[in-house]
Amino acid sequence: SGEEQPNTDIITLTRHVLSDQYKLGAAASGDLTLLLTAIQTTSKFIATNVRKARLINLVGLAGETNVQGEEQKKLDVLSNDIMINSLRASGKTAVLVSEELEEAVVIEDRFKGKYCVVFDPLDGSSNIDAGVNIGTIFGIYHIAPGSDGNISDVLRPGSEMVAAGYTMYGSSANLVLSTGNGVNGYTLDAALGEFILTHPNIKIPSRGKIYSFNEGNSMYFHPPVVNYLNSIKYPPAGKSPYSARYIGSMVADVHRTLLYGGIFGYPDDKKSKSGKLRLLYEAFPMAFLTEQAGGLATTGTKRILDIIPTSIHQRCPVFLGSRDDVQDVMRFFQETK
Ligand code: AHM
Ligand code: MG
Repeated sequence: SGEEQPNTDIITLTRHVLSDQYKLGAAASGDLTLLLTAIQTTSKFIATNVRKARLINLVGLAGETNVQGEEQKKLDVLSNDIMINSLRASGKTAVLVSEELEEAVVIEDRFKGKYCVVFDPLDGSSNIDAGVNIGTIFGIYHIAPGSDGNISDVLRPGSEMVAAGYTMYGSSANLVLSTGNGVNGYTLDAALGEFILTHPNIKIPSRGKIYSFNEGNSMYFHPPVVNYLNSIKYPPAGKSPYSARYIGSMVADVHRTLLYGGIFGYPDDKKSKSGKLRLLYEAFPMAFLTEQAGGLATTGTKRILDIIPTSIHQRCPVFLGSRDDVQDVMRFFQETK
């Protein structure tokens, strides 16, 4: 009783990843750990900028439009630059794909390494000015055997990623990561400047009670989605309807889904023929994490991680979360033709 003793054996992200890599024995060179160190640094840097944004006038438009013709926010541009610079300088990357850049960046020989990183530097930009949670999403491929590191190394199914994760900038910065051996969550200890293991071995409940869709698009939704949503809003007698939670920030909506269970969806519809979310740096990393946490991720008819990308900015419909909930949606796609 009395005063709480300080924990003298904290597990940092680097320590945790290193111990995972040691288990792989000779196969691990330490390069992935170093790459992840670079990514952690970018997340800390972006986190401090997100926090300061309102004070130093980073909020608002940067006067540019990005590849998709959307207005770029100053923070998006800044976060992109932070990541490109750090990942290049790490010496561990060969190809970088960013939501903010039309073309993939092929790293010059001097800095070239064996990993490719696909990322959305600051996702959920519509939420920035309101101070709502936003985040960075990333996926990592190892270049294919014999490849010199070119665009073909990122036009591969998500199942071939060696790691994926996101950092959520909220009341604290949370980095959630999988290197293919489960999912772990780390919280930034601002005083130490380290991500500390706070959510070991995250597992999604097999069924949830929450659905997370932008139902403002209902009039465009296809019948399987409409029918599925009706089934959870008007359940048979004796069962409770699901609760709705939609932040409009994929990182925050997926984070809640991983921890509480339920389903997150951004379907294709009559207006958005392939949905809204980007396959490479939004759908793939989140699908990878969801499956690693014991959940499922589908387009409705196909496993997301099996898709072979044909272009770096392509979109894809997404339903992910608790296994039973996602299977319910898939059933509606099979039944409603
Ligand atoms: P962004 O990359 O322009 O920020 O768009 C992606 C975001 C996701 O974070 C979120 O899931 C989705 O867009 C929300 O879209 P909507 O506002 O149409 O509901
Ligand atoms: Mg995005």
